[in-house]
Amino acid sequence: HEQPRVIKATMEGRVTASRVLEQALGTEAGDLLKDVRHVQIIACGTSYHAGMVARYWIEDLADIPCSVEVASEFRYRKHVIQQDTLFLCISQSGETADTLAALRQAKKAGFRAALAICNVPGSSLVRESDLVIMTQAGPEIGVASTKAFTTQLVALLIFTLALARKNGLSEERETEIVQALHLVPGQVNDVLALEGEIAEISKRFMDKNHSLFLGRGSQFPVAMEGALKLKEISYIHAEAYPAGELKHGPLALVDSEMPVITVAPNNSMAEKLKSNLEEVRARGGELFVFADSSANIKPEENIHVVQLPEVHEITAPIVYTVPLQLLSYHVAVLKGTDVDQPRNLAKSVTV
Ligand code: F1P
Repeated sequence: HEQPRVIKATMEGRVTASRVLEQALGTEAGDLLKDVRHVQIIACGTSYHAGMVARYWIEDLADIPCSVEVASEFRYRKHVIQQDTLFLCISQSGETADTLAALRQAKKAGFRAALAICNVPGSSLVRESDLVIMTQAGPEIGVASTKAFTTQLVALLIFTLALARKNGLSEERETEIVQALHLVPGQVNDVLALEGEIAEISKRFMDKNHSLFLGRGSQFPVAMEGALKLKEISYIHAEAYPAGELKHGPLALVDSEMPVITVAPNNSMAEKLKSNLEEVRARGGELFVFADSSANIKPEENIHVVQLPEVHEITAPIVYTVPLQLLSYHVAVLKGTDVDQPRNLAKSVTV
């Protein structure tokens, strides 16, 4: 519920009404970003999903190849890091051991600069990076990241626009996206107003042990994040797939016991998803669709549609995360699990 406010706070001083400020990433950023030809993102858990969204943005808007990997794998394998690589670590706490180990290893290999997106001033990650964008989420009480994730996305989009400008993004396109970003706090508020409807839907998950989340493009990492939230706090097994992968395996799992949650913001995405929805429905699966009115998906038996506000395709991942957080929260509350302190998990994995 704090997200509209902290998203605004993360933008403050970094974007004007229409553009990203030149010094949004600090004064030395200009020089360090100048010859970046590749971005390597490293993170764990929820922060990794933020990195996966950013990859779509960076390749789409800045035209720069971007790789994303979980730090817990990256640190244990041989990797090729080139001089023109920007190494980008995302971490709420700035103390995640795997992320720090990956950064320290990469430093030995040499790269253009290390950028941190972090929520804790003075943390190890902040101290060890060349450039920092602080998210303004404030302390997160719960183990499961919520506002940290959406503010990471905001910081990542600001970074992408700064990088994209150096790579020829038109002023017009930048203005269009910045204006869309300014609408996000209000749109998140509108989503929060759907809480009653989402709480109602959450009752359908009470007797379920498994679930599938589907999304396409930059909504695939949002589906991954939705699945992670449900696992973390309600202990329901949840997997996320790019919708197009459904027929390559997971469809075999679909029956009336398998709820399928899809994030399909608008018409163009929903069109591509419709055949997937049919495949699920034909097998008796219950569908939960988060989409705007242009998607034109009608509720019927076994199809529940939560209608979201119309959002810009670039900022859609930020807004569409929130209903999935609410869904997990309400399922967890109904199941009586400890939402703030899930079993077996620590807020920060420092060993
Ligand atoms: C990474 C992370 C969190 C998760 C949990 C364990 O932390 O995977 O996303 O919610 O608390 O750690 P961080 O590097 O973003 O602090």
